[in-house]
Amino acid sequence: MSVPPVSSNVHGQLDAQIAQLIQCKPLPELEVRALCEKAKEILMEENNVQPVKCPVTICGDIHGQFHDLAELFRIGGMCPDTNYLFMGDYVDRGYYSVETATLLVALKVRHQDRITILRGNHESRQITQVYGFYDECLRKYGNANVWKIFTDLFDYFPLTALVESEIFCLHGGLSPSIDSLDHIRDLDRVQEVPHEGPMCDLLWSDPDDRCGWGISPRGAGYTFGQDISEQFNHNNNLKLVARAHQLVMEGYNWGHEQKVVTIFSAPNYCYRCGNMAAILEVHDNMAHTFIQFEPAPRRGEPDVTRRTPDYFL
Ligand SMILES: [Mn+2]
Repeated sequence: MSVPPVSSNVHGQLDAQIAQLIQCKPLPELEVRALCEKAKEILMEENNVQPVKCPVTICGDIHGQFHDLAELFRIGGMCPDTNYLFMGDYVDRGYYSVETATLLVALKVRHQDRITILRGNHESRQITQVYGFYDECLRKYGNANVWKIFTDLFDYFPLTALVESEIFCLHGGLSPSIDSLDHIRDLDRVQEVPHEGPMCDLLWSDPDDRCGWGISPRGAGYTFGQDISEQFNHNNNLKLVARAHQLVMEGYNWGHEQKVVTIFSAPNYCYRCGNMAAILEVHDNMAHTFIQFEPAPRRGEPDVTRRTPDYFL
């Protein structure tokens, strides 16, 4: 019998880990540590404005709602059959942040060119100590090691992505200190999310109906009006800003005369908001389709998935 090459052994182990994770079973601490070391090597080579090709399916907040992430993959197709771009906030609020973060990182290590995982404002040491991920790690592992491993890895996640030079994707929004994509490319992102400044704004800001820049009620980042979005898109030859970060009841919401779209992929957020979730499929020709979905159907309940083609781009 011949010995299989090392690479196929590694892929075999990763595939076994992904198969375990998709059943919502966490990996042992030592396996999480090894996985995150490999992920760090991959992520540190990525750009602050990571280029992405279509077709790709763009997703918003998940927030530890693992079973709804499994539903997202059931509806949108599993990675690598479908390419994915996730715009942050994998952890906190829901009960399965560990399984959610581990699965996405495992998919990144196994299929690095098929999945992009951006940083959200919750991929932070400070925020995860308040909103659930830290406590969940203590509960599931008996110590904070896995929390430390993941929050150290989050520092390497790219801040933004650019689909075919046309769709600019990020978790929060624009920043009064950033005019161009080149300015973002120059940031030193490998650090805890700062309390202010350009990197903070990209992960915290929200679009608003009022023109110009405004004070954010969140206490971090800014609000930005349609005039700001139009100027930024024009300056950088963009067609659209796609972002997440805000609960929207239909799962997606156009703003700024279709210069900005919000995508939110946690249905019935916090298990009580009653919202739909959505993902955005961007096809080969840049035409796109929003897919809305509700929480994973329980036995006997109908599938209420809705596909809404929209050939705006
Ligand atoms: Mn957020």
